[in-house]
Formats: sequence, C-alpha cells, structure tokens
Amino acid sequence: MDGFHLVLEALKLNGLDTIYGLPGIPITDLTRLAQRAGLRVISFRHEQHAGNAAAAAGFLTKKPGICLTVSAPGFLNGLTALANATTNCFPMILISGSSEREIVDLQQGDYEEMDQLAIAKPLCKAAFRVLHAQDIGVGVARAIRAALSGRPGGVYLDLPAKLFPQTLDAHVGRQSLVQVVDPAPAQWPAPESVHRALGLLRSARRPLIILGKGAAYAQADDAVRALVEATGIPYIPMSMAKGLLPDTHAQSAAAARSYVLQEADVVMLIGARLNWLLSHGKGKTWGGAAKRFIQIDIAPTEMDSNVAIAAPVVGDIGSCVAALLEGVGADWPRPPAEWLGAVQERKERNLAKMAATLAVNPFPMNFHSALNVVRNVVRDRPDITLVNEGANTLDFTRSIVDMYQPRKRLDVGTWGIMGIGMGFAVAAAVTTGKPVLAIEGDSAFGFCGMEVETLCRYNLPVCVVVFNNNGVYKGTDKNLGGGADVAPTVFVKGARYDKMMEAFGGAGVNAATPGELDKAIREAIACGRPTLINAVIDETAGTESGRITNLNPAAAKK
Ligand code: ADP
Ligand code: TZD
Repeated sequence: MDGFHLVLEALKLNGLDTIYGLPGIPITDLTRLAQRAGLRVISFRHEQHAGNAAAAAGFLTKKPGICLTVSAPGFLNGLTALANATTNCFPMILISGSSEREIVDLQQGDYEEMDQLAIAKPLCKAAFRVLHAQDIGVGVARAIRAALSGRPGGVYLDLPAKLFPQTLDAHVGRQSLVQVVDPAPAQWPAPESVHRALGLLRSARRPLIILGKGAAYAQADDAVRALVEATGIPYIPMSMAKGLLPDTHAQSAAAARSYVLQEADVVMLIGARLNWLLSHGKGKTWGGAAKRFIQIDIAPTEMDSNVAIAAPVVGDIGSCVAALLEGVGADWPRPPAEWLGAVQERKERNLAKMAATLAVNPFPMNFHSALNVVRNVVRDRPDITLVNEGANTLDFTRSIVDMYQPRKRLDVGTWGIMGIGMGFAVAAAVTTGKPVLAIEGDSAFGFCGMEVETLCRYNLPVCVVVFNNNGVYKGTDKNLGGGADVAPTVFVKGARYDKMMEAFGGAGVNAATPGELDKAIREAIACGRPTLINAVIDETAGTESGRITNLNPAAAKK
C-alpha cells in the first residue's frame, strides 16, 4: 500500500468522502486515485474557492471539509480560505503537497519551494506534517480531531511529495490507520455555571437572547428552540443563525434589533462572539449602559474578551442548552409584559415600514424591489440554501430575506470576506443535493466568477444572481483627479454577467424588472440547471460600505 492509498483510506475510514481541490504536482494522482477509490472529487479553477467549499462543507456537516492543493502557490491560494475558516470556527483540513524537505530547509531552490508548515501555523488551529507512510493514519486522525474538537477551525496537513511513493505491506498499512472515536466529545457545563446563568436570567427585567452561527453549527436545533420558547425571551439571530428558528417566529426581535440591543438589561449569547459585529458589547449600539451577559460557548478563553461576562457557561451548545432547559422547567416566569409589549410595538412599526419600502417598484430596480422577489422565492422554497456576499447586497438581503430552516444561509461571516460565493454555493449543492441561490454583489462575484465553469462542469443546481449596479457599492463615483480613468470603485457599465454562464453551457438571463427576475429564479430552481441572472440594479442605489460606513476612515471621503 503506497502513500496515496493510505491517505485516501484514512479519509474514507473517517467518513470523509469528498475532496475539494485542484490537481498538479505532487497530488495529481491523489485526485485520480481518489475518484477510483469512490471519493467525490470536485475540482476547481482556483484553490481559494476549493478551500471555501471545504469550509462551508465543514460548517454544514460538522465533519471537516477537505481541500487539496499543490505546493507553494496552490497552498497559498488555499490559505486564505483556511484562515477564514478558522476565523469563522468552521472545521476544515487543507491538505497540500510540498516539495523536498531537504532542499526546502536548505533553501536550495526546489520546484515550488516553500516552508508551508511554518507559514500555515499562525493562520490555523493546528498544523501537522507527515514524513513516513506509517504515520499517515495518525496524521489524518490528529487533523480531524484538531479541526472538530473544542472550538472548530482550520487545520493544515503537509504531505511532502516523497511520502506518496513510500509503501507498506497492505496489512500493516491498514492497521496503521486510525478511525477517530468521538472527535468532538460532549462537553457538559459545570452545574454551578448553569445555576449562575439561570439566576441572572431570572432576575432580568428586559432579557434578550442572541443566537450566533456557533449555535447553528452545533446542530442542537430542537433544544435551542425549546429553550427560547420555554423562557419566552425575545431573540435576535446573527446572520448565519437566521433560520435556526424561522425568522417569522413570534419571539424574533430581528425587526427591532437596535431597540433590543439598546434596552436589554441581561443578554444571553448562544454561540456568538462580542466582536465587531456586535460592537464589542459596548457603546452606542448597546445604549451606552453596561449590560450583564450570559455567554454560552465552547471556548473558555472567549469569556471577557471584550466586556465582562457575568455568567460564563462553557461547554458544547447542545449540552449547555440541555442543562439550562432542565433548570428552566415548566414554571419559568414570562419576561415582564412591559418589555415584550415594547419590543412588539417596535417590531410591528418597523415591519410596516419595510412592507411599504418593498411595495415600491422603481425602474431600474433597487435593492429592495429585487430582494422582494428573492424573499418570496425563499418563502416558497425554504429548503434552498441562500449564499450571500457584497456590501449593500449583503446587508439588504440579510434584513429583507427571511430564512426558515437552520444552516440555510451562508455568507461573508466574521471577516466580511468577498469571494466566498461560488465555493460556498458548490459545497451547499454538493452536501445538500438541493438548489442553491447565490445573491452576489457585482464586485463580490468578480472574486470568484470563473467558478461558474465549475458549476456547469458538475451540473450543480445553483442559481447565481448578480446584483449589477456597475461597481463596488455603487457605480456613480467620479475620478477625483479628473483624468480619463474611471473611479477605483467603478466597473464597465451595463456589463452582461449572464453571458459568462452561457459560455460554459449554463443558462444566462438578463433581468431588468422584478417580474423577469422572479420568472428566471423560479425557472432555474425548477430545472436545476446552473443559471446566472444579471439583475440590473440602479447604479445610484446603495451606500458606501453598506451598513458599516462608520468603519471607513473619513479621510478618503468626498
Ligand atoms: P456570529 O458571527 O454568528 O456572531 P461567531 O462566529 O462570532 O458567531 O461565534 C461563534 C461562537 O460559537 C464561537 O465563539 C465558537 O467558539 C462557538 N462555538 C462553535 N461551535 C460550538 C459548539 N458546538 N458549542 C459551543 N460553542 C460553539
Ligand atoms: N477584498 C476582500 C477579499 N474582501 C473585502 N471585504 C474587500 C476586498 C472590500 N469590500 C467590501 O468590504 S464589500 C466590497 C469590497 C470590495 C464589494 C462591494 O460591492 P458589491 O456590492 O458590488 O459586491 P454592493 O451591493 O454593490 O455594495
């Protein structure tokens, strides 16, 4: 048994049956042999998108997604995805071939020479190198455990070219493989931490629950819902936790988000960090007043990272929520009626405002009129996965399009990274076998657009909608120097992104009205053929940086 087969058998033994990658020296044969061994190999046009697919597959399945690349440049292309996965707490393993250790370490100039292990280390949870065939089983096992246990994240596995032709007696080889037992063991919270949290929650006058993508990842959907419902506490979902409970749930306070963040006195975070997306738990967003926080998280060091956490509950979300539920029981007091009434009033007012905005039908379309179509499609097909990136396209989609099922929304996540769209869409289609709708800003799409060929090659049921407003944020900026070049944020006007999909045999549609957009999306979903819809959006619509204009240094502003 040679190194190639040992790697593949180690993956298979652990139920890892799909490789997202891009072939070349020294892993070309690994991709071929993988297909022969019955693994699914999804080959991309650029490693970053293969890596993004692996990361999304990890989030969706709770098994590490596998990305396979060649050495140095391919490895570096995959590294952005590995770092992004780690930042988002998605489990993935980047496996890269590497060149001769002896030559790399003496810097003698090998083909694609690079000390990949050293470079990967600070950007992921763990990094391993296997030098001997008999260690492949252990290497893969360690990578799986590192990716899945505790806070999930990215792992790098370095496989030098010399490893693959090494052979072991087949029997010895098979015995060297490790089937990982319980890679993400349940971590029960300490009873006193549960007691402390319940005491604080009970004392609240204006309690709030925030669900994060950690809660979505944990796949403890029924328990999370039961806890929310048993306490009667209003909740808001972070972006990728949308649909964990249906966005139309009576207790959702998403439409009154600013109000509840400002007014709440006790906030229970379930799998959400107090990072920039929650204004670090302080300041104006939080009403300027100190809140008392309960935080449920598997990472003990997450506590107090921004503000004091009054009641940390450390453990996996399934176990923590189950323990809290037990303490809540059937006679838990409803939150004060005054609080629930105030939240409800704000919510109704904002929903009415939104309905009025969505009812306007301007020409050209704006974000709202186009997204009203998407909103209705997802309402009718709640099982589709919605992938979303851009600035305005992201922010408006998040607030306008309701989600109804867990883990059906994938987006730019913790970094706000552009270019995840096509990789995430491929992973969603491959892992769910259901249609995918990717709502993409025209700039965002440009980071990964070549992967439409991948969609066509594997005939994946992905409908990409490019919100084309002729530029980054919008298409109306002027060159401040007055020269002939367009402004840095402006693209070719009136571009036809739909033609890109047609070039590879998929369907391309240009949609200028909500009616055309609705028809095109529904047809794409019904027939399951890769489709790209160029949605023509008013180039004056949108604001700079979408909702995070405040993070944009003012110096460059006109
Ligand atoms: P969001 O962006 O939705 O606010 P974050 O990515 O900031 O969410 O936070 C996710 C949190 O969930 C991380 O702190 C991570 O440690 C935690 N987490 C991930 N998986 C689990 C799990 N199974 N159990 C408990 N906590 C988890
Ligand atoms: N590069 C990377 C990898 N990630 C980024 N987030 C950016 C650059 C900066 N950036 C944003 O934060 S949003 C965005 C960029 C380039 C694109 C916004 O334009 P869009 O969306 O066309 O995708 P809207 O809807 O027109 O705003």
